[in-house]
Amino acid sequence: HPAEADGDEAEEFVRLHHEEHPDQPLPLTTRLQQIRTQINETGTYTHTTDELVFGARVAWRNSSRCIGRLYWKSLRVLDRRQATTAEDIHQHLCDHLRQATNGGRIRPVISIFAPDTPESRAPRVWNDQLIRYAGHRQDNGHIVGDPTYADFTDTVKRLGWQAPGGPWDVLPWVIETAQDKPQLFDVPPDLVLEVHLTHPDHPDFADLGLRWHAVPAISNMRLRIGGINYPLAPFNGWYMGTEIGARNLVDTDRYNLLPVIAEHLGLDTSSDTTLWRDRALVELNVAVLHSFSRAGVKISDHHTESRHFMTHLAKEEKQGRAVPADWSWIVPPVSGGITPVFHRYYDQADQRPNFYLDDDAKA
Ligand code: HEM
Ligand code: NRG
Repeated sequence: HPAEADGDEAEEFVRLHHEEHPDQPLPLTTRLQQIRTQINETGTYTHTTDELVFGARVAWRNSSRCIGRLYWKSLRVLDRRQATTAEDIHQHLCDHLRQATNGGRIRPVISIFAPDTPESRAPRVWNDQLIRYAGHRQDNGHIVGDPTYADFTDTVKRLGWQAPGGPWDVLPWVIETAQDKPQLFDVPPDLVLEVHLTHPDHPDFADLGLRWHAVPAISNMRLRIGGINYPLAPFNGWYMGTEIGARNLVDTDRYNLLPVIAEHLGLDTSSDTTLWRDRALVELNVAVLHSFSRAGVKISDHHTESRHFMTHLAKEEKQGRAVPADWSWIVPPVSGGITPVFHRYYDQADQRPNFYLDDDAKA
């Protein structure tokens, strides 16, 4: 993607900003003139704090794969555009986790670092989330930990990471800046809140030794506001239980735990027809929601989150705004048909500002 700002997209964004927030210090035409001059002279322009905050919130509002958008206006935006060294960035990422975790009362937060410009390449973090568990390859081909991260784990080991080698090792951050080679930083353990899984009706469930981290914080999506790209803009909300209980711990290329749980529950696994996978899946999801609430860590279930999304649709429609949504991501991976989000179709527009994965190769 280009380092030059797109002037048409800048104009479209500033118009939207003024439409939704008419009480601005500068008249629209003045701000548009400023931006055009800045782009002509430097190839880019600088967002005001107000534009940055609005842009990030609208990027969330436009994230068609996200069911959690009802609270888009409450996103806490940390302006970190001044941070340049890997040490500075590390400190700000730590601060992000602290503010986001908030002792379990999780707050939606985004930290926005410097954008790409013709002058300088923006900093990046190689991790796809701020907190993820390593996947260690064994000699026998088996992977201890999260298999999705086996390649990334190899990479950070080559960069010098001393890995403990267990199934729940939090991966270090790889921070890359224009001035420096990629640098490794351990995530301070006191900033990583985790929940050990227990089951309300099966006291022995805890013996399985399962856990998950409290905060999902995506760090590999590029934030694009008004024609400017912010490659490092990690954001988080809280978990919907199914992300952990129906995917991370369950997918056959992730922790693949259904056979283990079924055996623990004493289910008849001799045939698909006994629905042992489905029964194990429901009990695991019960355990996730139960354990997080008991630990005082914010999480929501897929029924509540689906209902909130329907409220969001209605509120946005009342404002005259379309809500782009991707059915295959919005519908939860368990009990789809008994949630209201299943029973309709959605607009599929790419509205900006938004978040992009760079493999998508969009603008
Ligand atoms: C995706 C829930 C906050 C942006 C998702 C997904 C869920 C979800 C369930 C689908 C994930 C998957 O299937 O892997 C929530 C909840 C939140 C929340 C419960 C609580 C507040 C946020 C925030 C942002 C955001 C604060 C950005 C500021 C996104 C984006 C995706 C997404 C961009 C798509 C990710 C991708 O393409 O891999 N969200 N979300 N969400 N969410 Fe949210
Ligand atoms: N499924 C991923 C996280 C994706 C985004 N989900 C959120 N986002 N809840 C996982 O780690 O399981 N958020 O910003 O809250």
